Amino acid sequence: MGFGTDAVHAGQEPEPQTGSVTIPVFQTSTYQQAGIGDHTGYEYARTQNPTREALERNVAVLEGAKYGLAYGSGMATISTLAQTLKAGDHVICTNNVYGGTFRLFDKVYKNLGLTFDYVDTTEVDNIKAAWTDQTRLVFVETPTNPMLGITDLAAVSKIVHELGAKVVVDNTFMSPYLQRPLEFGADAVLHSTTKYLNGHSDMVGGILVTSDEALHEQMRFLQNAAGAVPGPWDCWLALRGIKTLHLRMQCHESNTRALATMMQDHEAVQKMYYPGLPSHPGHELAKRQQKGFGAIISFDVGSLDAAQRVVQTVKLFTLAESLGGVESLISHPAVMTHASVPKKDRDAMGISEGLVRVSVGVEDVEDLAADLKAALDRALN
Ligand code: P1T
Repeated sequence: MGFGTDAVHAGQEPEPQTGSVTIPVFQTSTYQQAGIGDHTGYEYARTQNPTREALERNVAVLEGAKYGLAYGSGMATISTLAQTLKAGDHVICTNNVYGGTFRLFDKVYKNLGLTFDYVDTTEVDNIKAAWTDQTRLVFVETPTNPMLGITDLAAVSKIVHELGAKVVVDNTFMSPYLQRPLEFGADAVLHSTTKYLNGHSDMVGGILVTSDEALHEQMRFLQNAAGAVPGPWDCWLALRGIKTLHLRMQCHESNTRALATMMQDHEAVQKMYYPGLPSHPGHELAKRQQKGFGAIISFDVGSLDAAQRVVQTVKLFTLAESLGGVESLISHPAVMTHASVPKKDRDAMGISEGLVRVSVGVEDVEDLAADLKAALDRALN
């Protein structure tokens, strides 16, 4: 089936009792049992929920995976993934991951005995250089948040498998419409469903999909045992959002290309990070690995003061954390999403005080362009 057909239908048969075309919100904590040990397969809602299962089946199909498991947030998903490891295990992680991912690893799982190395995975050799006998997981975010570095998923998967560990990819910035990491050999893919999958900025959630049965079984055990589950209503909102994922991504994409073209010539923009520009170091790789360049642009206007003027002048871009919704958002990574990353590491990656990130929505592109241009003009004085 085509992507749009799967987005609308996969994993969602009409509900058998009433024929309800959309999967109902099974808003229950438990299920009646006919006798001791005699149940329908549904015992308790932390363990099984039909609305959640529909979302899990749907995203698994969209990513080309056999299995999916949903969690209460993107961070809950990554946390559950970390719980599949044990003290002494070593993780190699993309250095420029979402700040919350770094915080979780650095402030929580390091204390529990996991060890981490953060490397620039856009250079595959850095993974080899960081390898130890205890390396069990390579955690890749591509494109990265917020610098939009592109990692070669086929090359990384090949090396990591030869060396004997697993590759898990945070595909939040792309959505399965634009990138399907399992096709390049990754072992599992995760998303903050809060972003493009839901697409309407009205819930928080996460999901991990894989065809690796052992990993899936571990993640399923932990979903129940540790209990970081999403509520059914949030799963339903994610499912509803996904039905238009392909349509939204096309619009996000074309809007972003147009804005990037306008911005690259603007005097206020000292540096621009967008894989769609031929000058971006990951441009050729992104063309091979992705079906488009995504809808995030980061740009440096030189100072905190200029960044303040930009975020205060825009009217259509709302100053807020998050991304991937129909409405355009603007944020300041150094103070907002990546405040937990030490300043010296932020500086080394280019997350400067003048760096601004936009998540381009699906509004009319002429309006967005005029809004952003006025803000960039303002940055100059
Ligand atoms: O917010 P949550 O659903 O827990 O997802 C965390 C997360 C995971 N991975 C990536 C790549 C992300 O960007 C995020 C969340 N990011 C933001 C809130 C942000 O503004 O960048």
